[in-house]
Amino acid sequence: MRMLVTGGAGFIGANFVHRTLATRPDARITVLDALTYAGTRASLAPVADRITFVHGDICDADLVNRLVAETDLVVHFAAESHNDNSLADPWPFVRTNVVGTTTLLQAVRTHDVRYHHISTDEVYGDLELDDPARFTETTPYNPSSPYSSTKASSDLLVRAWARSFGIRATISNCSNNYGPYQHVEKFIPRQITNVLTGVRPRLYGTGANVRDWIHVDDHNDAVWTIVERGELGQTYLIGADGEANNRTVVETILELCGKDPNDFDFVTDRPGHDLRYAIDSTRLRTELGWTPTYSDFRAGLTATIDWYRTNENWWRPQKDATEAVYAGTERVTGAGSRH
Ligand code: NAD
Ligand code: TDX
Repeated sequence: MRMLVTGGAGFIGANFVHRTLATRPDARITVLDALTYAGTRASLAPVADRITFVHGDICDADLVNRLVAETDLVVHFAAESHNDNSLADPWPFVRTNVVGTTTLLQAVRTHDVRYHHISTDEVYGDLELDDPARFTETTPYNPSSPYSSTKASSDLLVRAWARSFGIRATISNCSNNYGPYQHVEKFIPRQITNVLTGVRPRLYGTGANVRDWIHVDDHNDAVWTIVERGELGQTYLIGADGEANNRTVVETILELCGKDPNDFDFVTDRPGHDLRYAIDSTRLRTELGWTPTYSDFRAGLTATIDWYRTNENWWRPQKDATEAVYAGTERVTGAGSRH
């Protein structure tokens, strides 16, 4: 099968390329990636001779049209993906996530190519900490940040193109991913690389916010399940029952690195910070038979810490610039302590 993977030099896209080549050696993969600050060819170096890499922008209609004409499947990962950046400057988010997705949709419509759209649970807004409810495919959209509202917009565009133009599309909305090749701006790699460089991890607000963690390989296996067995026009939620509050995650990282679990700081909160995400993935499990393989978050985190420990040459070039951005807005408000 010929496939076009957008955003394949980013975190989840690169892992998708590695996973696909490991499990489907016949796949013919073209990666289209603009190599923004979040993308690097280093993430594809181990498979560079097995893929075609195109350095380009998903908003470039001529380029997108040419690449889509030559493929059987598009898996669309490319996005501006970081909430904090979207608060500082929303425009790249509107451009890539909304205009870029529309550019792809027009091309798959023209060439009648199967399309899978990667999205996030953040389109549903947030849940109360003490609410037993979880997001399902019928939860109303209620995004909070510029990032999540542009992702919600892109999902709605896919639904409209499926209904009005009959494009062969599926959508998945996944919870927070962790694993190798994740940019150090994101929570888990930021704290791991802080600890590895002797800097105290930093928790926004009180650290009580809850995220529903899934290993990136489980996400990507679910994407393949939906591509191969999903019903066209449908949405599937992907999650692995991995709810944990941010403080617990930081304490676990410190402990797994052999440090005092109280050795962290609290910093100013993210404006509009979503309290809790939680996915009910019953539909994907019962209708399509997917199950996650990383059932033990602690074990997955241990493997991820090992990866960052042994791949400093991959993350080092990002670290100082990332921390310089955070230093512009972040203020320490307190220190961790024993309870
Ligand atoms: P990432 O920021 O690590 O990677 C994004 C990639 O897209 C980068 O390689 C970047 O260079 C590329 N890109 C950005 N703008 C582009 C453009 N205009 N044209 C071509 N390429 C461009 O993001 P990620 O964490 O790997 O997320 C991938 C997708 O998964 C996104 O759609 C995101 O919304 C979604 N998602 C992420 C998570 C998560 O926890 N990270 C969870 C659910 C869904
Ligand atoms: O230094 C930090 N300290 C901290 O407490 C950072 C970077 C984050 N946080 C908190 C904010 C969140 O509650 O950790 C949690 C996770 O933060 P992020 O890694 O920024 O992820 P989040 O905002 O939850 O969004 C992620 O999951 C959904 C991805 O970045 C999105 O692309 C995806 O759609």
